Amino acid sequence: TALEKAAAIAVEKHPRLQDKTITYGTAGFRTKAEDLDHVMYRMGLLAVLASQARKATIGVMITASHNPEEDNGVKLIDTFGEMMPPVWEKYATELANTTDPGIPASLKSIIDAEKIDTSVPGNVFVAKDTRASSPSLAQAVQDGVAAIGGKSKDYGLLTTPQLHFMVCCTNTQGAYGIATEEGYYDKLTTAFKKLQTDSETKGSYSRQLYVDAANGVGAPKVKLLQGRLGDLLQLHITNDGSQGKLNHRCGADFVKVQQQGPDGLKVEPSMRCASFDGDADRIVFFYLDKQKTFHLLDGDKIATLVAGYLQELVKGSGLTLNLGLVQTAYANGSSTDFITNVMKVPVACVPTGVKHLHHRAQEFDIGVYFEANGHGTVLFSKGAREAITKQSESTSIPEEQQKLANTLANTMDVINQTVGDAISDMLLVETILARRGWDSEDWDAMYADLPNRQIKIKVKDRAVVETTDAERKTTSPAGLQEAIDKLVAGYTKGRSFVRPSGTEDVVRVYAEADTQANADELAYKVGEAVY
Ligand code: 16G
Ligand code: ZN
Repeated sequence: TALEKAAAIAVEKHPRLQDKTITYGTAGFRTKAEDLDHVMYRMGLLAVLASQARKATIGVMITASHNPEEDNGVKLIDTFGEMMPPVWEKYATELANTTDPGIPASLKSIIDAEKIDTSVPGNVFVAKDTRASSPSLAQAVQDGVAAIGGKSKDYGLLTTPQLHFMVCCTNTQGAYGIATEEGYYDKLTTAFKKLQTDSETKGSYSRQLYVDAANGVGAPKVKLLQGRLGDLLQLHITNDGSQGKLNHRCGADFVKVQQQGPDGLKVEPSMRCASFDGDADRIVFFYLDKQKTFHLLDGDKIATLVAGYLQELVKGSGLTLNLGLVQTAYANGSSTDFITNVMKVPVACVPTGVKHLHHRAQEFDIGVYFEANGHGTVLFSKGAREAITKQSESTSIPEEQQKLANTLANTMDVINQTVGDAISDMLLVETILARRGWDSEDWDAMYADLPNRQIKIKVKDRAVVETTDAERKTTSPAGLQEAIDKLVAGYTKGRSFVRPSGTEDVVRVYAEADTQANADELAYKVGEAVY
């Protein structure tokens, strides 16, 4: 049968040569590239089943994002560009860990559980990042797709959010955009250009942006984008992969965690800079003030900037839409305060991981979600999209309202609503800064971050740490939360939490307080309490 054939090809071409257990986590499977060949083949098989179950095209992205070059990973993308639901993560884990002869039974149980009609054509889009291991792993996925009669389309190198975009475009028959790289740049840059209404720059805004592409797939993509932006935005690209190593002392994760600029970019006080991660689904901005002190403009700052701007547009266009913001426990306490008390926008807190934020953001008419690490986007509900479009075309409202509704409509098109996207977020931030006439410092002045520190702790078993309340409190091991509460009480503006990482074998500690020294000390002491 077809399922037995899939097992035979596995044995012959993509055998499982070791029995390390691997789990489909927050960002799919992610580990050393050498351990992934059989996993990729099996994800090819699974993607076909998912495609048949959905009667839609499914995406398979090969990347390990901000991890070191030696790692790789794989993530499935559902019909409209979302993550696969938890039950499919469970299937993925089961299929990845079975023996080669166990493959048919594992596939069969998924087919039964999901009542899949295997005569439906299976269509799978595949793309990869720039890692040396990616081409052969992409081939393994395609072999898996072919092994059970599916069809795959290989997009070659794409950023993760570009593949999400392709999947969504295809499954909405073009309503979201055209499923080609051209289509992607066209949609974003056409909207961006419409939003750049002033030929002169306003206030202290400058059209120069320095982009650290983490030596990843964002580099060639942003070069293609630049060709379509003309003088509207001049991107100076460093860490473009021609010299440095992927994610090594550069990229969004390095800049965020180390709170310093990347290697390969000599930052001067007048420069506005941005760092992508290795697959360009995260972005953080940074700059040096006149005293040459480093300042990070992270996901929280982006979320605040974006929410403030959207709030103004919604109001100005005479619409009533409920706008909300979604954060995680990592959001700086000052940002949450500012958004709640000054901007008066409702804030929800969810566990780490894009799917949690995305899901919660769908409950608002306009849901802005960002992780502090720079992953985020904005979701517009169907109702909101229709209301905005209608208002932007209305002739029976004051012209000013109609104009702002039109701006809002164009803003929707700059945003990749399928997932956080460094390129799209970059264009969105630049749009807002240009319209406000702001440079980095003006933006940064919206509120002052509380000093904070993140550390990671190697433990025997990270699973002993269990959390509740969107990871803000621990329920296990016994006594840990009481110990944290006691420590936190000793610091002005102190806040700290502990959670097991979903991507590394460590426990993470976050702490913030009134001064950097206090934040460092609190993180260190809480770390000790974890042992
Ligand atoms: C993954 C998540 C990211 C999260 C990070 C946390 C997705 C697509 N990515 O990279 O959102 O911030 O994990 O890692 O969900 P941690 O669990 O190791 O702290
Ligand atoms: Zn990433």
